[in-house]
Amino acid sequence: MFEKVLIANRGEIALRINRACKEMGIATVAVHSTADANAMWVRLADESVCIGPPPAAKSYLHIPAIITAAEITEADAIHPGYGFLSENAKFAEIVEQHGMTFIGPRAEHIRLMGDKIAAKKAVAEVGIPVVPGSDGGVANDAEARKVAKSIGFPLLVKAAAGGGGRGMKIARSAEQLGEALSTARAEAKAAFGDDAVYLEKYLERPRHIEIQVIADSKGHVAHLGERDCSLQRRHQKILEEAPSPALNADQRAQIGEITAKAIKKLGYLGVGTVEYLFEDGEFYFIEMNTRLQVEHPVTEMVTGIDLVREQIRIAHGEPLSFKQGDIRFSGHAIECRINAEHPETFAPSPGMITSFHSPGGLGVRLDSAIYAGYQIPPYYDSLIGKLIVHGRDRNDCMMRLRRALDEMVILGVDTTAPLFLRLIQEADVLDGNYHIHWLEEHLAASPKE
Ligand code: MV4
Repeated sequence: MFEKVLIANRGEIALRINRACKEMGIATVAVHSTADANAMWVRLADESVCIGPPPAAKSYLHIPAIITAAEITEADAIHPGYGFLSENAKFAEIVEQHGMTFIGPRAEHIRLMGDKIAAKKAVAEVGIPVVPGSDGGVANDAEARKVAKSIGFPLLVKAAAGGGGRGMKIARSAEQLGEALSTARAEAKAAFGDDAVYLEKYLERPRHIEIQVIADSKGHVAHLGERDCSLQRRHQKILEEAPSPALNADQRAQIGEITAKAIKKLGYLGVGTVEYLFEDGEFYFIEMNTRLQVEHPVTEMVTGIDLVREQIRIAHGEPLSFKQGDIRFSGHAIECRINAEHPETFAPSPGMITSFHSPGGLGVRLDSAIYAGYQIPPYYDSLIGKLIVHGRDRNDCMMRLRRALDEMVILGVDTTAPLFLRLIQEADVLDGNYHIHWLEEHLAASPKE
């Protein structure tokens, strides 16, 4: 096994990776910006290296500084976490060129899934259902009109280099198509330096359901079921759960098997997530994430499998420690993202945490690097923790969530915790009756009390 792993990330996920390494007997190196010198994951790692000033471009995204930190500490491997360099194919290649292991998929798969047109084509070829739309990119208005003729309106214009919702435009009629194309193209050019776009039938009220997959270097592949991530705001997930309240056992088994088979055919390595929209009983691929995801604990709670441990084992060439048939799905899990934001306006709220009490007890997990006296820096994402609860069924899970939220104390900054206390009183949430626009529509309908 690796002797030493460098963790190229910050916050709760750096701590999460540190925990997996410690349990595997692997020494750890934390890297941090000057703003994070006193952080908990830095203290808990065996060694730490300051890699630059607060702006991420000069620290957590600064490849030469991270490679240098790994070289001087003699790390064998680098875990990129999520965000930052985790889906940077060039970084994965550079790590390998320096004789270290990138704990993640092969660079070719990161690159493939980063190009949304190429990704859609590749997954369709291995049997994954995709949204009806243009066959590849659309070069001009005439081509777009042809697609509209065959699949009708509403249509969605998407950027090939997009993802996470950037550079999308809806066209509800032939009149709107020309403008949707030109604005999507201009926005894509400005945001990604690539104006390639493609067209899809626009799904009005789908759910966002994603399948966790895992593949080792021996050709073993498994899926770990789904997560329903439909409760989101501005493309930021707010609450995730497994299993999805919208699926029956047949639908679940079918999409899991289709996805695992496809991943095997692609020759994928490591953990990944295939994201689908689900509407009227049908799944439609939207993208594949080639990294560990924020919401991975939901899957860990219902399967008992440590995804970070498996990731590290796979990167070292070990086989999966289980087979598909060994996985026992048990109960229900819900994750609430605790952001340092106002619970109604979502305005970021960096600053000092003056008081902190962690909830606990059976079925309660808090993944967070905060502590009383911790200063949340203003430079990074506002996620300060994830509260994950597990119960025998969805109702137990909801009751436990309420109890855990009541126990949790975070003072000194605003957090999104009160939002969840409101959400679990909503009939639609309690019934699992929601879609990707539910939260935004609901927040617009019932603003501040
Ligand atoms: C869609 C869609 C409706 N129809 N594609 C947004 C992010 C990007 N990854 C894909 N997205 C969407 N693609 C078709 N054909 C609606 C969305 C979408 C969305 C998807 C997942 C989670 C939240 C979302 C919020 C708004 C729009």
